[in-house]
Amino acid sequence: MNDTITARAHSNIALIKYWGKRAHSNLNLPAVGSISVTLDALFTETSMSIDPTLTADRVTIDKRAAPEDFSRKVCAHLNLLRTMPEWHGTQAFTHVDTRNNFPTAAGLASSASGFAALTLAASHCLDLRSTKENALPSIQHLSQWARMGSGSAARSLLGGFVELHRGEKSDGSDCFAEPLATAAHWPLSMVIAISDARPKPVGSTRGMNLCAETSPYYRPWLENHPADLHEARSAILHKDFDRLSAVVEHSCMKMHACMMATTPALVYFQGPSIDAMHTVVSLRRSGVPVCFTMDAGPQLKALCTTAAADTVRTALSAIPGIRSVIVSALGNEAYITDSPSP
Ligand code: 2P0
Repeated sequence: MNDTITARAHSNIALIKYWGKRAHSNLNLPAVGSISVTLDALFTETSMSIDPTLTADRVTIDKRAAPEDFSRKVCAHLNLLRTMPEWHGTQAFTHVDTRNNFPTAAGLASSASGFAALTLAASHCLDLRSTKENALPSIQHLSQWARMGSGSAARSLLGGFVELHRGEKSDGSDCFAEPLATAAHWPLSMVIAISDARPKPVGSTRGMNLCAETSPYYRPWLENHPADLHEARSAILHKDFDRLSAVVEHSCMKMHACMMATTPALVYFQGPSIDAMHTVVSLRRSGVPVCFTMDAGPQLKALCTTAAADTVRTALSAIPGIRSVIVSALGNEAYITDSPSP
């Protein structure tokens, strides 16, 4: 059992946003469903091995000791997996080493790829099986478990266009992600304009709670959400970029309006983010198939056709304050890799 298991999971960016949690639940259940695209260029790789000499799980980032709060989150997630009702696995402690190929906690969904990779690696390393049939976990189980670490992580186990269902049940058993369409169905690109790669001042969980408690736009945000999900599903299935653009930007701006109306105000936009939005809109007016979205950070993400990716990258790179630009194709589901990156 001393073999090392390595899982790779790609980051994802929501086209229809998850923002808000269902009240009175410690299962991290979202108040709304969401639709995302998985990104090929951004990923987390997590290696795990059982170490019988350890008295607690040991967590490193790129082979160096991890910060205490990071270690605590990883250990809590592993303990949650070890104590899942109706599942059993090895109780021995592990060494977890994880690395991202992109800036951590800067609105590039590092917790999404991180918890997805950790959940997949742990399910193998701890040999998790159902107590009833000794069956291995399905992708739906893994997605539910990853969600308990971070809501968006539920989506990073899958590739292409992914929907995370809100679900209705209080035990969260109907709250998991499913594929809507493969990356090959509609091979779009995501162009990410990075203006500030420092960790965000207000994390997502705290921001969501602040919205629910103080934003007058929180209730309308929840009420209008199902229509956006419906429109995005249909636009993706019909590969209708104009319809998808409209609903993607609408979902993003509604979420940010809700954030800005909190007390105190939660403003993730920075100057270059707003300049980049105007650039995207003017590119689209000139006939380039592109739209924008933004998350809980200042980075602007531009979704476009693959043919337009170069034009979009050049235009965003020219904006003062944009420090770097990453172009990504859509990526595939998380997997166990035999050959971790060096
Ligand atoms: C999303 N975000 O759908 C939305 C849009 C940010 C803005 O999911 O509290 O780190 O850990 O479940 O997954 C970021 O939130 O939140 C996020 P928790 P998570 O991608």
